[in-house]
Order: sequence, then structure tokens, then C-alpha cells
Amino acid sequence: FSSPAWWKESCIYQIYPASFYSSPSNRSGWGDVKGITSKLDYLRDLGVDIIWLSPIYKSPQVDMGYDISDYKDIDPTYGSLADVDELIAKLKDRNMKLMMDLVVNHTSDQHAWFLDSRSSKTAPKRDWYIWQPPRYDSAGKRQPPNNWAQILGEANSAWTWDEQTQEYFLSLFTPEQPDLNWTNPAVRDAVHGVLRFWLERGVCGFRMDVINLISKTEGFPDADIADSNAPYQPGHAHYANGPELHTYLQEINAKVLSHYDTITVGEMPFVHDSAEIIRVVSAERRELNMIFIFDLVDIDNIPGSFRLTQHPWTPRDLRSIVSRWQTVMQDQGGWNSVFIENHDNPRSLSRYVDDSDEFRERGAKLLALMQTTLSGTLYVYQGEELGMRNLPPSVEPSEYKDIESINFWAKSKRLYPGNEGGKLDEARVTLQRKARDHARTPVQWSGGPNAGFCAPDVTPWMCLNDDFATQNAAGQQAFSTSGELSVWQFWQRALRDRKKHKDVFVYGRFEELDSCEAVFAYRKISAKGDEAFIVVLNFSGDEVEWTVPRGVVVERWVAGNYDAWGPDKATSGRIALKAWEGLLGVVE
Ligand code: TEU
Repeated sequence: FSSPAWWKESCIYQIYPASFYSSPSNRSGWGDVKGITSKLDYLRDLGVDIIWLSPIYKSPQVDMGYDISDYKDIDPTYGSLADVDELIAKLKDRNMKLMMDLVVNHTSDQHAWFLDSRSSKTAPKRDWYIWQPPRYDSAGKRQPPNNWAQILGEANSAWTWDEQTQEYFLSLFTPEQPDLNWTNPAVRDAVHGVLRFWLERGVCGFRMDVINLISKTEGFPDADIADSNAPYQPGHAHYANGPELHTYLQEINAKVLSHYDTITVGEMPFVHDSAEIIRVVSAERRELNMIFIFDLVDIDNIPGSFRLTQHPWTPRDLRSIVSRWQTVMQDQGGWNSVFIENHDNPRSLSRYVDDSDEFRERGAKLLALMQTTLSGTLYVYQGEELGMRNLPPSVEPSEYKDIESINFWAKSKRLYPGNEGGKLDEARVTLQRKARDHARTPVQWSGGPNAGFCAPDVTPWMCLNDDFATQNAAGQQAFSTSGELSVWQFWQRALRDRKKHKDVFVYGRFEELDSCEAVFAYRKISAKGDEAFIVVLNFSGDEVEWTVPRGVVVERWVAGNYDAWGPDKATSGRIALKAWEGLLGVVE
């Protein structure tokens, strides 16, 4: 059981600025900061305390702003520093806060630091990035320094050749995102300066992009061969949670964070070891408040491989992942972040439940019930509160905008031009299921032109989902005479309940109850033991029976996704669950 803190109880809402809201006078088809500011009441009404903005800094937008060319300025697409100051002030008026995305594993290749670094071998900032001479193969052909693959284009090397200075630089994500050399104290100082700049401006903290990749194994050894047909291999073992990670995180804390009242969440892909994770998030080590663990959003990846792969999974896997991390954190003194969506993953509705017209509302509410009753800091991704779903399969691979999908499709066409062995079809399905763009379509504000996302006569930068006429915020916020809550209203109520019973839902002890195949059941109990709830979730489209375990006395059901106000059901013995049904009950 953990001591209370504001950053634990807050509901954090992730905004993907390009697709959130474009203010009416904006003619670009992109969302902007002014647009965000104008929607604060919407967020406050939902129950949001903190907004986290995906990057809005100056950027060539090769990777949608995760390639930053100036950390201390705003990209004109999104507005200006003055707009951000206004946003912070308006948030403050509403008792809300702002978290920024800190992308410091790499910069853009257009950042002044890199322009200097690549200008010559003796440039003052040469050593701010990771440069290596080539290797030569037996045929005398020039090769990159090792076999690591690029993360957002796995057919390519993680190293990019620089003609001018005849060396390779490391670029784990794309060639336009060179990795900073964190072994250089001047780089770390500069990063600390970036944090201070934003904290002084009034932001409350940071989501730290791939922060676990900042320390690489010395000597850059080759990765083990995972796929002998592939030209390059996943190098995770040599850069995920590398040798100096903890030193660097503690340094950030000592030099910067400890001087402010902040919230930090580190993005930590490719790491599953609980002892290592606890090292980062246990309070006494002073590293980060919490991290994003990827097990749930990577549930359908081939283990150890890349994100754009397919791997079968069952509700049992989902259950065991959620249970494992709830338990590890409470038993070992760590702190969870509870999330199931972000801008790098398909929509949770399409992925974990059923996005058909028949079941989408049930499914979205089922996930809301789970998310709002788990211990940890809760993150909601824009549109999740509306049950937004993936783009329809009719969208062609060539229409995806994301660099990862573009590289993946180009590779697939090159390797299987004649759809050999059905492999091109398979790649198409992989994109239909997993492209990052599914989460990047504009937020559906209304059923009007452009879903109310931007001016009616402007073309949005990214196609809208074709279901916006019936699925949109205005419709879901409207009062319904049927008495049934919309997905948005369900989230609003669930977020309120989470706050009201925070001793149980945010801080309480998690205990998995006898779950069977698709049914995930757990009990949450406050530290004092004076309050407890039961949650029963049917992660299947089948009607199933589930038995309330002996020793669990359900007083009454207080909420459900078929009857928001508490279904009239048996409270002991066998209970019948409908397809995708979820229940919340008070336990004695
Ligand atoms: O993502 C890091 C990351 O490794 C994944 O989520 C990644 O997108 C996926 O595994 C690719 O297969 C972060 C950002 O969230 C992402 O948008 C950026 O592209 C990436 O870092 C580089 O900054």
C-alpha cells in the first residue's frame, strides 16, 4: 500500500495534438494548441486532471514530432510559446496541469546540435551523437558497425552513413532521428536545461520517450540472430535498460526534478523483468514515479520481435499480464501506470474486445470498468472515452501516413512483389490490425463536416474514421431519455467513482479471484480494510456462467455495462454473464 500523492490520484489524458482539435481559424487541417485550450471544459467535465501533450516542439515531422529540432520552441503548425503559456494559465484556472513529452534519446537530424556534430570530425559537438567507423566484410564492402535493425524500419540498419565525414551515426528509430550520446556530460547538462526550461514555464512534469534506451552497451556488440533471413536484428538487448540508465535517471532527479513538485512517467519498451522495473520506480531510489510497461499493448507481437507482427493471444494472457503488474507493484513497493491505449497502438476497442456495431458500446464500457478500477495512475488516450475504433479495412496501406507503416509496407512489397506465399496479404492484415495510424485519426467531435475537428472547407491532415456521423462527442454528451449512459458518460461516471473511492480503486490491494477462461474477476480492498469492491469482466462474446467464490460476499451490484446503475443479478452462487458483460459490486 502506497502513500498518497497528487500524481497518483490524477487522471491523465493524452493528447495527440495533430488530431485533437484544430481551432476554427486554422486553415492547415492540423490540430493546434489554441484548439486544445478551447476544449479544456470538455476535459474537466470528463474528469481529467492533467493533460499530457505528445510533442509540439519545432520538428520536421518525420516521426510526427518525435524528431525535435528545437526543444525550446513550438512548431508553427501547433502555435507559439505564448499559446502554451495561455494553455498553462487556463489549465490552472481549472485546477488542471500540463505534462510535456520529453524526447531526449534522440533529436531530429535538423537540430542545431546535430548539424554541428555532422559538420566535421572535429566539430565542437561531434561527440554529442554516436559516431562509428564502418566495418568491411570479406568482399571488402562497407558495412555498418553492427547488425542492429532500425526500430521503425526493420529492413534497414540502425546506423546511417554520413558521406561528408565518412562515418556512421546511430539512429535507432529512423535516419532522421540520430541518438544522443548520453555518455557525454555536456549532453546530459543540455537535457537538464531543457527540463528546467519547461518546469520554469509551469509544466508539472514529463512523459519521457523511450527513456530506457539512452544507455547503450559499450562497444556496440552485434545482436543475437533472431531471424536468419533478415538483414538486421532487433538490438534491444544492447540498448534497453543499458548499463548507465539508473545513474542517468538518478542524476536527472538530483539535479532537476528534486527541486520541483513533479510527475514523471518513463516509456520503457522491451523490458519485462520485474526486478529491473522496480529499480526504476521504487520511491527510495529516486528515479521515476512510474513507467509504461508494454506487456499489455505488445500482447499480439511475436515476442522479441517488432511491433508490426501478429501473434495469437487469449483473454487468459490479458488477465495474467494485468494481474502480474498489479501484484508486482503492490508487493514490491512500486507504482503502476494504468493504460491500454496510446498514439503507437491500435484502438483498444478493436483490439481487446469487439468493435462491431452490436458490441462496441459494451466493449468500450467493459474496458472502462477495468481501467478505472485498477491500482495506479490512470491514463486515458484521446478518443478512448468515446470508444473510437480502428480505421476500416477499406483504407489502403498506401493511405497510412505513419513512417513505421510506410517503411513496413515498402519492405513487404519489395520482398513479396507477387504476394509470394500470401505474405503481402498478411502484411496488409497486419497494418489493418496494428498500424499506429488507427489511433491518430482526428477526434470525432460531432456528426458535422470533418466531424467538427477542423473548419468544414479544410481537409484534415489524416483521414477521419467513417463512423463519425454516429460516433462522436456531441452525441455521446447529450442527455438520453433511455436512461442508458453513452460510452463518454460511462467514463465520466467511472472516473468520478474512482476518485470518490480512491482508497480502493487507486491505492487498494488487488486480488485476483477464481477467474475462468474469458472471465477476469478481482477484488479491490482499501488499506484499512473498510471498503471493498468486486469487478467481474467477461472478455468474450459468449454468454458464460461464473461462480462467486466462497468467502466473497457481494452486497449488491452497483454498476455494469448493460445496466450502468447496477444490474439486478444474483449476488452469490452461479451468475450468468452476457456477451462482454462487466460488473462492479460492493463487497462486505
Ligand atoms: O515509441 C517508442 C517505441 O519503441 C514504440 O512504442 C514504437 O512506436 C513501436 O514499438 C514501434 O514498433 C516512442 C514514441 O511513442 C513513438 O511515437 C516514436 O516514434 C518513438 O518513440 C521514437 O521517438
